Amino acid sequence: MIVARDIEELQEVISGSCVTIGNFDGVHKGHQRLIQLACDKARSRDLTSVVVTFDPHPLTVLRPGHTPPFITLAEQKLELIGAIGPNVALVLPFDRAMAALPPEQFVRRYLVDGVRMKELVIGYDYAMGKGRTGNHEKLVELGAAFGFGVERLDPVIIGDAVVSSTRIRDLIQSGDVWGARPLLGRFFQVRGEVIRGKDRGGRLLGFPTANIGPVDELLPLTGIYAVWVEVEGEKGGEVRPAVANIGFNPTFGNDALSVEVYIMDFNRDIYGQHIRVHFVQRIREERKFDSLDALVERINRDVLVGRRILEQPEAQAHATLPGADNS
Ligand code: RBF
Ligand code: MG
Repeated sequence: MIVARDIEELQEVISGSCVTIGNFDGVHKGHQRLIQLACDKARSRDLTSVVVTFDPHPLTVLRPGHTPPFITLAEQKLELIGAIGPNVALVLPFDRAMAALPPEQFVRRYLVDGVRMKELVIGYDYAMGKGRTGNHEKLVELGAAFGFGVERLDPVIIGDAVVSSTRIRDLIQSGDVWGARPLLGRFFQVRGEVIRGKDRGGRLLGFPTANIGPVDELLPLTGIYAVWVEVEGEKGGEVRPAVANIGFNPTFGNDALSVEVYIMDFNRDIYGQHIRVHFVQRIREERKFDSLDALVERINRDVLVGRRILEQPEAQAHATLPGADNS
Protein backbone atom coordinates (compact mmCIF):
# COMPACT_ATOMS: atom_id res chain seq x y z
CA MET A 1 0.00 0.00 0.00
CA ILE A 2 1.30 3.43 -0.95
CA VAL A 3 0.66 6.00 1.77
CA ALA A 4 0.34 9.50 0.33
CA ARG A 5 -0.34 12.74 2.14
CA ASP A 6 -1.08 14.93 -0.84
CA ILE A 7 -2.57 14.40 -4.26
CA GLU A 8 0.47 15.67 -6.18
CA GLU A 9 2.28 12.45 -5.30
CA LEU A 10 -0.48 10.43 -6.92
CA GLN A 11 -1.56 12.21 -10.06
CA GLU A 12 1.16 10.68 -12.20
CA VAL A 13 0.50 7.14 -11.04
CA ILE A 14 -3.28 6.84 -11.00
CA SER A 15 -5.30 6.79 -14.19
CA GLY A 16 -8.59 5.78 -12.63
CA SER A 17 -9.63 4.85 -9.12
CA CYS A 18 -12.27 3.30 -6.94
CA VAL A 19 -12.40 5.30 -3.73
CA THR A 20 -13.81 4.84 -0.29
CA ILE A 21 -13.63 7.69 2.19
CA GLY A 22 -14.13 8.16 5.90
CA ASN A 23 -12.57 8.72 9.28
CA PHE A 24 -12.53 4.99 9.92
CA ASP A 25 -11.92 5.28 13.65
CA GLY A 26 -11.41 1.73 14.89
CA VAL A 27 -11.37 0.26 11.35
CA HIS A 28 -14.31 -1.87 12.53
CA LYS A 29 -16.35 -4.52 10.71
CA GLY A 30 -18.37 -1.89 8.85
CA HIS A 31 -15.23 -0.07 7.70
CA GLN A 32 -13.57 -3.37 6.81
CA ARG A 33 -16.44 -4.32 4.54
CA LEU A 34 -16.41 -0.92 2.86
CA ILE A 35 -12.68 -1.04 2.20
CA GLN A 36 -12.85 -4.67 1.06
CA LEU A 37 -15.63 -3.83 -1.37
CA ALA A 38 -13.70 -0.85 -2.75
CA CYS A 39 -10.71 -3.16 -3.32
CA ASP A 40 -12.82 -5.84 -5.03
CA LYS A 41 -14.58 -3.32 -7.20
CA ALA A 42 -11.29 -1.69 -8.19
CA ARG A 43 -9.82 -5.04 -9.17
CA SER A 44 -12.78 -6.04 -11.30
CA ARG A 45 -12.73 -2.69 -13.17
CA ASP A 46 -8.98 -2.38 -13.48
CA LEU A 47 -8.93 0.66 -11.23
CA THR A 48 -6.61 1.67 -8.42
CA SER A 49 -8.18 1.16 -4.99
CA VAL A 50 -7.82 4.28 -2.84
CA VAL A 51 -8.81 4.72 0.80
CA VAL A 52 -9.13 8.40 1.67
CA THR A 53 -8.92 9.35 5.31
CA PHE A 54 -7.87 12.30 7.45
CA ASP A 55 -5.15 13.09 9.96
CA PRO A 56 -5.75 14.69 12.35
CA HIS A 57 -9.25 13.32 12.84
CA PRO A 58 -11.65 16.07 11.66
CA LEU A 59 -13.29 16.35 15.08
CA THR A 60 -10.04 17.53 16.65
CA VAL A 61 -10.23 20.51 14.27
CA LEU A 62 -14.00 21.02 14.32
CA ARG A 63 -14.60 20.52 18.03
CA PRO A 64 -11.25 20.99 19.75
CA GLY A 65 -11.37 19.83 23.36
CA HIS A 66 -14.64 17.98 22.79
CA THR A 67 -13.53 14.95 20.80
CA PRO A 68 -14.18 11.46 21.99
CA PRO A 69 -11.02 9.47 22.68
CA PHE A 70 -10.23 7.56 19.52
CA ILE A 71 -10.28 3.78 19.19
CA THR A 72 -7.28 3.80 16.89
CA LEU A 73 -4.53 6.37 16.45
CA ALA A 74 -3.17 7.19 13.00
CA GLU A 75 -0.40 4.59 12.98
CA GLN A 76 -2.58 1.61 13.91
CA LYS A 77 -5.36 2.80 11.64
CA LEU A 78 -3.02 2.71 8.65
CA GLU A 79 -1.75 -0.74 9.61
CA LEU A 80 -5.29 -2.06 9.80
CA ILE A 81 -6.31 -0.46 6.51
CA GLY A 82 -3.14 -1.76 4.85
CA ALA A 83 -3.91 -5.31 5.96
CA ILE A 84 -7.15 -5.25 3.95
CA GLY A 85 -5.13 -4.56 0.82
CA PRO A 86 -5.95 -1.28 -0.95
CA ASN A 87 -3.35 0.05 -3.40
CA VAL A 88 -3.27 3.52 -1.87
CA ALA A 89 -4.10 5.25 1.40
CA LEU A 90 -4.49 8.99 0.89
CA VAL A 91 -4.19 10.60 4.31
CA LEU A 92 -5.31 14.21 3.94
CA PRO A 93 -4.20 16.73 6.56
CA PHE A 94 -7.47 18.07 7.86
CA ASP A 95 -7.71 21.75 8.70
CA ARG A 96 -10.28 24.55 8.88
CA ALA A 97 -9.84 25.39 5.21
CA MET A 98 -10.66 21.83 4.21
CA ALA A 99 -13.61 21.81 6.60
CA ALA A 100 -15.01 24.89 4.89
CA LEU A 101 -14.93 23.40 1.38
CA PRO A 102 -18.34 22.77 -0.14
CA PRO A 103 -18.67 19.12 -1.18
CA GLU A 104 -18.46 19.89 -4.91
CA GLN A 105 -15.10 21.56 -4.44
CA PHE A 106 -13.72 18.82 -2.21
CA VAL A 107 -14.87 16.14 -4.63
CA ARG A 108 -13.48 17.92 -7.65
CA ARG A 109 -10.11 18.85 -6.17
CA TYR A 110 -9.21 15.71 -4.24
CA LEU A 111 -11.23 12.92 -5.77
CA VAL A 112 -11.90 13.75 -9.41
CA ASP A 113 -8.80 15.79 -10.32
CA GLY A 114 -6.71 14.33 -7.48
CA VAL A 115 -7.12 10.57 -7.83
CA ARG A 116 -9.25 10.38 -11.01
CA MET A 117 -12.12 8.72 -9.21
CA LYS A 118 -14.44 6.59 -11.34
CA GLU A 119 -16.23 4.78 -8.53
CA LEU A 120 -17.05 5.86 -4.99
CA VAL A 121 -18.11 3.47 -2.26
CA ILE A 122 -19.60 5.01 0.89
CA GLY A 123 -21.06 3.84 4.16
CA TYR A 124 -24.79 4.02 4.83
CA ASP A 125 -24.57 7.25 6.84
CA TYR A 126 -21.70 8.99 5.09
CA ALA A 127 -21.84 12.72 4.47
CA MET A 128 -18.97 15.07 3.74
CA GLY A 129 -18.23 18.74 3.89
CA LYS A 130 -19.56 21.77 5.66
CA GLY A 131 -22.81 20.96 7.43
CA ARG A 132 -22.62 17.38 6.10
CA THR A 133 -24.26 18.59 2.89
CA GLY A 134 -22.33 16.08 0.79
CA ASN A 135 -24.71 13.21 1.51
CA HIS A 136 -25.52 10.24 -0.70
CA GLU A 137 -28.02 12.16 -2.83
CA LYS A 138 -25.59 15.03 -3.37
CA LEU A 139 -22.77 12.66 -4.23
CA VAL A 140 -24.92 10.87 -6.82
CA GLU A 141 -25.64 14.26 -8.37
CA LEU A 142 -21.91 15.09 -8.42
CA GLY A 143 -21.21 11.67 -9.88
CA ALA A 144 -23.52 12.42 -12.80
CA ALA A 145 -21.76 15.74 -13.35
CA PHE A 146 -18.17 14.52 -12.99
CA GLY A 147 -18.57 10.99 -14.31
CA PHE A 148 -18.25 8.63 -11.36
CA GLY A 149 -20.55 5.99 -9.93
CA VAL A 150 -21.66 5.94 -6.30
CA GLU A 151 -22.45 2.82 -4.32
CA ARG A 152 -23.80 3.08 -0.81
CA LEU A 153 -23.52 0.07 1.47
CA ASP A 154 -26.01 -1.02 4.07
CA PRO A 155 -24.84 -0.92 7.66
CA VAL A 156 -23.28 -4.03 9.14
CA ILE A 157 -25.48 -5.41 11.90
CA ILE A 158 -24.03 -7.46 14.74
CA GLY A 159 -26.21 -8.54 17.65
CA ASP A 160 -29.27 -6.58 16.50
CA ALA A 161 -27.54 -3.22 16.17
CA VAL A 162 -25.46 -1.32 13.67
CA VAL A 163 -21.69 -1.54 14.07
CA SER A 164 -20.42 1.98 14.70
CA SER A 165 -17.38 3.62 16.27
CA THR A 166 -19.63 5.17 18.92
CA ARG A 167 -21.08 1.81 19.92
CA ILE A 168 -17.60 0.31 20.17
CA ARG A 169 -16.35 3.25 22.24
CA ASP A 170 -19.29 2.81 24.62
CA LEU A 171 -18.59 -0.90 25.03
CA ILE A 172 -14.92 -0.32 25.77
CA GLN A 173 -15.59 2.53 28.16
CA SER A 174 -18.02 0.34 30.05
CA GLY A 175 -15.38 -2.40 30.32
CA ASP A 176 -17.01 -4.77 27.84
CA VAL A 177 -13.91 -5.34 25.75
CA TRP A 178 -15.07 -8.89 25.02
CA GLY A 179 -18.29 -7.48 23.56
CA ALA A 180 -16.32 -5.04 21.40
CA ARG A 181 -14.29 -7.83 19.85
CA PRO A 182 -16.79 -9.09 17.25
CA LEU A 183 -17.48 -5.52 16.16
CA LEU A 184 -13.79 -4.81 15.70
CA GLY A 185 -12.93 -8.22 14.31
CA ARG A 186 -10.00 -8.29 16.74
CA PHE A 187 -9.22 -7.38 20.33
CA PHE A 188 -9.19 -3.75 21.36
CA GLN A 189 -5.57 -2.67 21.55
CA VAL A 190 -3.66 0.02 23.40
CA ARG A 191 -0.06 0.91 22.59
CA GLY A 192 2.51 2.67 24.66
CA GLU A 193 5.99 2.90 26.02
CA VAL A 194 6.99 1.20 29.25
CA ILE A 195 7.76 3.92 31.80
CA ARG A 196 8.98 3.81 35.38
CA GLY A 197 6.14 3.33 37.81
CA LYS A 198 6.27 3.49 41.59
CA ASP A 199 8.52 0.44 41.57
CA ARG A 200 6.52 -1.11 44.36
CA GLY A 201 4.82 -3.93 42.43
CA GLY A 202 7.90 -6.14 42.36
CA ARG A 203 9.46 -5.02 45.62
CA LEU A 204 6.39 -5.00 47.81
CA LEU A 205 3.94 -7.37 46.17
CA GLY A 206 6.06 -9.79 44.16
CA PHE A 207 4.17 -8.78 41.01
CA PRO A 208 6.36 -6.46 38.98
CA THR A 209 4.31 -4.55 36.46
CA ALA A 210 5.20 -2.71 33.28
CA ASN A 211 3.52 0.68 33.40
CA ILE A 212 2.52 2.17 30.08
CA GLY A 213 3.26 5.81 29.36
CA PRO A 214 0.67 8.42 28.56
CA VAL A 215 -2.01 6.68 26.53
CA ASP A 216 -3.61 9.00 23.99
CA GLU A 217 -6.30 6.72 22.71
CA LEU A 218 -9.38 5.35 24.36
CA LEU A 219 -8.94 3.41 27.59
CA PRO A 220 -11.25 0.72 28.92
CA LEU A 221 -13.09 1.27 32.18
CA THR A 222 -10.82 1.00 35.22
CA GLY A 223 -10.38 -2.54 36.48
CA ILE A 224 -8.46 -5.76 36.03
CA TYR A 225 -8.33 -7.46 32.63
CA ALA A 226 -7.00 -10.59 30.98
CA VAL A 227 -4.80 -9.36 28.14
CA TRP A 228 -2.19 -10.38 25.61
CA VAL A 229 0.97 -8.32 25.53
CA GLU A 230 3.29 -7.93 22.57
CA VAL A 231 6.71 -6.56 23.33
CA GLU A 232 8.17 -4.60 20.44
CA GLY A 233 11.24 -6.05 18.86
CA GLU A 234 10.66 -9.59 20.07
CA LYS A 235 11.07 -12.12 17.35
CA GLY A 236 7.92 -13.06 15.52
CA GLY A 237 5.79 -10.57 17.45
CA GLU A 238 5.34 -13.05 20.28
CA VAL A 239 2.29 -12.53 22.47
CA ARG A 240 2.48 -13.16 26.18
CA PRO A 241 -0.34 -13.85 28.61
CA ALA A 242 -0.77 -11.05 31.11
CA VAL A 243 -3.18 -9.32 33.46
CA ALA A 244 -3.65 -5.58 33.28
CA ASN A 245 -4.73 -3.13 35.90
CA ILE A 246 -6.15 0.22 34.85
CA GLY A 247 -6.71 2.28 37.94
CA PHE A 248 -5.62 4.38 40.85
CA ASN A 249 -4.17 1.77 43.21
CA PRO A 250 -6.53 2.75 46.07
CA THR A 251 -4.80 0.35 48.45
CA PHE A 252 -1.86 2.76 48.33
CA GLY A 253 -3.96 5.89 48.68
CA ASN A 254 -5.00 6.68 45.11
CA ASP A 255 -2.18 7.57 42.77
CA ALA A 256 -2.72 9.09 39.38
CA LEU A 257 -4.41 6.79 36.89
CA SER A 258 -1.99 4.11 35.75
CA VAL A 259 -2.11 1.43 33.12
CA GLU A 260 0.07 -1.51 34.09
CA VAL A 261 0.52 -5.10 33.03
CA TYR A 262 1.88 -8.06 34.93
CA ILE A 263 3.29 -10.33 32.23
CA MET A 264 3.21 -13.99 33.24
CA ASP A 265 6.39 -16.08 33.23
CA PHE A 266 8.47 -13.09 32.22
CA ASN A 267 11.28 -11.25 33.93
CA ARG A 268 12.99 -9.09 31.34
CA ASP A 269 13.65 -5.40 31.85
CA ILE A 270 11.58 -3.66 29.19
CA TYR A 271 11.76 -0.04 30.30
CA GLY A 272 11.66 2.26 27.31
CA GLN A 273 10.29 -0.39 24.99
CA HIS A 274 6.98 -0.15 23.18
CA ILE A 275 4.32 -2.68 23.96
CA ARG A 276 0.87 -3.46 22.66
CA VAL A 277 -1.84 -4.60 25.03
CA HIS A 278 -4.74 -6.59 23.54
CA PHE A 279 -7.72 -6.51 25.91
CA VAL A 280 -9.52 -9.83 26.05
CA GLN A 281 -11.87 -9.76 29.03
CA ARG A 282 -12.53 -7.78 32.19
CA ILE A 283 -12.03 -9.75 35.39
CA ARG A 284 -13.16 -7.39 38.15
CA GLU A 285 -13.11 -3.83 39.37
CA GLU A 286 -10.21 -2.32 41.26
CA ARG A 287 -10.65 -2.24 45.05
CA LYS A 288 -9.05 -0.90 48.16
CA PHE A 289 -7.64 -3.79 50.19
CA ASP A 290 -7.09 -3.67 53.94
CA SER A 291 -3.68 -5.26 53.77
CA LEU A 292 -0.89 -6.03 51.35
CA ASP A 293 -1.49 -9.74 51.93
CA ALA A 294 -5.10 -9.44 50.87
CA LEU A 295 -4.08 -7.58 47.70
CA VAL A 296 -1.37 -10.13 46.90
CA GLU A 297 -3.79 -12.98 47.43
CA ARG A 298 -6.29 -11.35 45.08
CA ILE A 299 -3.65 -10.67 42.41
CA ASN A 300 -2.68 -14.35 42.60
CA ARG A 301 -6.26 -15.22 41.87
CA ASP A 302 -6.45 -12.68 39.05
CA VAL A 303 -3.47 -14.39 37.43
CA LEU A 304 -5.19 -17.78 37.64
CA VAL A 305 -8.44 -16.40 36.27
CA GLY A 306 -6.50 -14.57 33.57
CA ARG A 307 -4.72 -17.76 32.51
CA ARG A 308 -8.01 -19.60 32.34
CA ILE A 309 -9.60 -16.89 30.19
CA LEU A 310 -6.62 -16.79 27.83
CA GLU A 311 -6.67 -20.58 27.43
CA GLN A 312 -10.11 -20.42 25.81
CA PRO A 313 -9.83 -20.93 22.05
CA GLU A 314 -11.83 -17.75 21.31
CA ALA A 315 -9.44 -15.78 23.46
CA GLN A 316 -6.42 -16.85 21.45
CA ALA A 317 -7.24 -16.65 17.79
CA HIS A 318 -4.92 -14.36 15.88
CA ALA A 319 -4.16 -12.14 18.81
CA THR A 320 -0.94 -11.06 17.12
CA LEU A 321 -2.28 -10.10 13.74
CA PRO A 322 -3.19 -6.44 13.37
CA GLY A 323 -5.63 -7.04 10.54
CA ALA A 324 -6.84 -10.39 11.75
CA ASP A 325 -10.44 -11.36 11.56
CA ASN A 326 -11.19 -12.92 14.93
CA SER A 327 -14.92 -12.70 14.91
N1 RBF B 1 -4.17 -2.12 43.42
C1 RBF B 1 -5.21 -1.83 44.22
O1 RBF B 1 -5.13 -0.90 45.01
N2 RBF B 1 -6.39 -2.53 44.15
C2 RBF B 1 -6.54 -3.57 43.30
O2 RBF B 1 -7.63 -4.15 43.25
C3 RBF B 1 -5.44 -3.94 42.49
N3 RBF B 1 -5.53 -5.01 41.65
C4 RBF B 1 -4.45 -5.35 40.89
C5 RBF B 1 -4.54 -6.46 40.06
C6 RBF B 1 -3.46 -6.84 39.27
C7 RBF B 1 -3.58 -8.04 38.40
C8 RBF B 1 -2.27 -6.08 39.29
C9 RBF B 1 -1.11 -6.45 38.44
C10 RBF B 1 -2.18 -4.97 40.12
C11 RBF B 1 -3.26 -4.59 40.93
N4 RBF B 1 -3.18 -3.51 41.78
C12 RBF B 1 -4.24 -3.17 42.57
C13 RBF B 1 -2.12 -2.51 41.59
C14 RBF B 1 -1.01 -2.54 42.55
O3 RBF B 1 -1.38 -1.65 43.57
C15 RBF B 1 0.20 -2.00 41.79
O4 RBF B 1 0.62 -2.94 40.86
C16 RBF B 1 1.34 -1.67 42.71
O5 RBF B 1 0.95 -0.66 43.57
C17 RBF B 1 2.55 -1.18 41.91
O6 RBF B 1 2.29 0.00 41.23
MG1 MG C 1 4.96 -1.13 37.85
